[in-house]
Amino acid sequence: MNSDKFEKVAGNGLISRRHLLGMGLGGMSLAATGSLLGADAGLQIPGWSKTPGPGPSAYGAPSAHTQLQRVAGAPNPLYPGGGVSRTPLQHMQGIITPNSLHFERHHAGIPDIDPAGHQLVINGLVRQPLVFSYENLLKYPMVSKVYFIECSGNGNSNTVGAAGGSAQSIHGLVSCSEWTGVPLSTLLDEAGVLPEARWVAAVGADAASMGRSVPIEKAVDDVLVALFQNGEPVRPEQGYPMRLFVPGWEGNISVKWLTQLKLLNGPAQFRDETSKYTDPLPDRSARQFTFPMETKSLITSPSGEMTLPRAGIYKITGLAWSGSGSIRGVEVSADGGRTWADALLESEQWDKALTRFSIPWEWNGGDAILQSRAIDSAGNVQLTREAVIADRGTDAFYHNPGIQSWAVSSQGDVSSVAV
Ligand SMILES: Nc1nc2c(c(=O)[nH]1)N[C@H]1C(S)=C(S)[C@@H](COP(=O)(O)O)O[C@H]1N2
Ligand SMILES: [Mo]
Repeated sequence: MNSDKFEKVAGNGLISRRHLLGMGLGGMSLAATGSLLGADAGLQIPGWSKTPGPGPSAYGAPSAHTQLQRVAGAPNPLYPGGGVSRTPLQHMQGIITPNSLHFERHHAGIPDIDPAGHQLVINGLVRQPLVFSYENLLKYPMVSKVYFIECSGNGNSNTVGAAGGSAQSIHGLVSCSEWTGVPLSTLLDEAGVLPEARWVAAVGADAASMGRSVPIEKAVDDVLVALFQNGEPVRPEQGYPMRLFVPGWEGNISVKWLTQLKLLNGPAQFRDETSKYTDPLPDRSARQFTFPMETKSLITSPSGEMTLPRAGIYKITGLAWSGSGSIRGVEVSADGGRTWADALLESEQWDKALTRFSIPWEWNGGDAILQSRAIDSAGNVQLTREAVIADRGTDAFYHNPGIQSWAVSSQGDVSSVAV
C-alpha cells in the first residue's frame, strides 16, 4: 500500500477531501475490503435471480438484511410511558431520518388520538378565539422544510466523562425530516394577535399535558403546526395528528399532540420550563429559556463500539447542525485536536438541518483520536467538552454540544473518551 500518493492534510493520516472529489483513492478500495475479480467473476447466477420474488405490498418495510433499529431505555414503572428511543446514527447516510427511526421522547406515553375528535384552540390575547379541526387545517396553504430536531438532553453523558457508548446511545436524540405544515403565523393572523401578547403557550393533548411558552417573535418567524413528516402524516410517536415544530430550538418546545395555543403577555411558567429544561449553573443560579440548540457535529463512522478490521484507508463521515443557521464548515482531527483538516460537505447546507460531512483517513494501525468541529453560518464554533463544563459545570443536564472524541486503539476498537 503506497500511502504517499494521497495528499495528507493533517496529522495522523487525514487525507485531502479532494480525493473524494474526483482525484479518487487510486483504485484502492476504502478500508481495503474489496477483493480482486477472479477470472469467473460475474458468471455465477445467484438464487434470487432465478425465481420471481414476492409482488408489491401495501406498506413497505426495509430489507430483512438490514437491522437498523431505534434503541429504547428500560421502561420505568414509576414513570408510565415516559422514556426515549434513539436513532441509529452510526448506520445511516445522508441527512434524512426515516420516520420509523425518528428518535422519541415521551413524558407520558403516546396518546391514541382520533383526528376526528381532536381540536386545536387558539385563545388568550386574540381578537377572535378560534378552534380548528384536523380537516380544517388540511385546507390551509402549507410549507415544507427540512429541519433537525434535537432533545436538549442529547449527549449529556459526555459532560460527566467518558461513559463509553455508541453514536446512537450518546447522540441518538437528534433526527432530521422534511416537515410539512401550516405556518403558525397564518393561524395567528386569523385569530388576530393583540399588541400586548408577547408569548404563545402551547399545550399537548397527552397525559403529560406538556406545555411550553414560545416568544411571539419566534412564533411568527418559522414555527409550523406540522401535519406531515417526510410526506406521510406525522407519526403517533411524533405527535399525530399535529405538533408544534419550532426549528432549531430544544426539542422539548416542539409540543406534540398540539391542542392549545394561548396568547399571553409573559411566559406561562409551565413545569417543563421551570423545574425541568432549565440549566443549573455552578454558582447555583439557573438559566431559563435556553432555546437554540448549539453548533454541534459528530463523527458517526468510525464511532464508538465499532471495530476497524485492519489498517488502511477509511472514509470518516458524520453529521453537523446548528440551531442558529446552516453549517458553514466542519473540520476533522485524527490526533486528538492537535491538527485539523477541512471535511467535504456531502449534503445541502440547509438552515437548521443536518449536514453530512466526510474525509478520507489512512489508519496506520496505531492509536488515534478522531474528533470533528463544526462552524455555523453565524460564525459559532462548536465548543470543546472542557468549554461546556467551564460554562455549565457538570450538574447541567441539558445542552451538551461539546466535541466528541472517539479513540481508536491499536486493535482497531473505537470507544468514546473524554480528552
Ligand atoms: N405533548 C408532548 N410534547 C412533547 C413531549 C411530550 O412528552 N409531550 N416531549 C418533548 C421532548 S422532551 C422532545 S425532545 C420532543 C421529541 O420529539 P420526538 O419524540 O418527535 O422526537 O418532543 C417534545 N414534545
Ligand atoms: Mo427532550
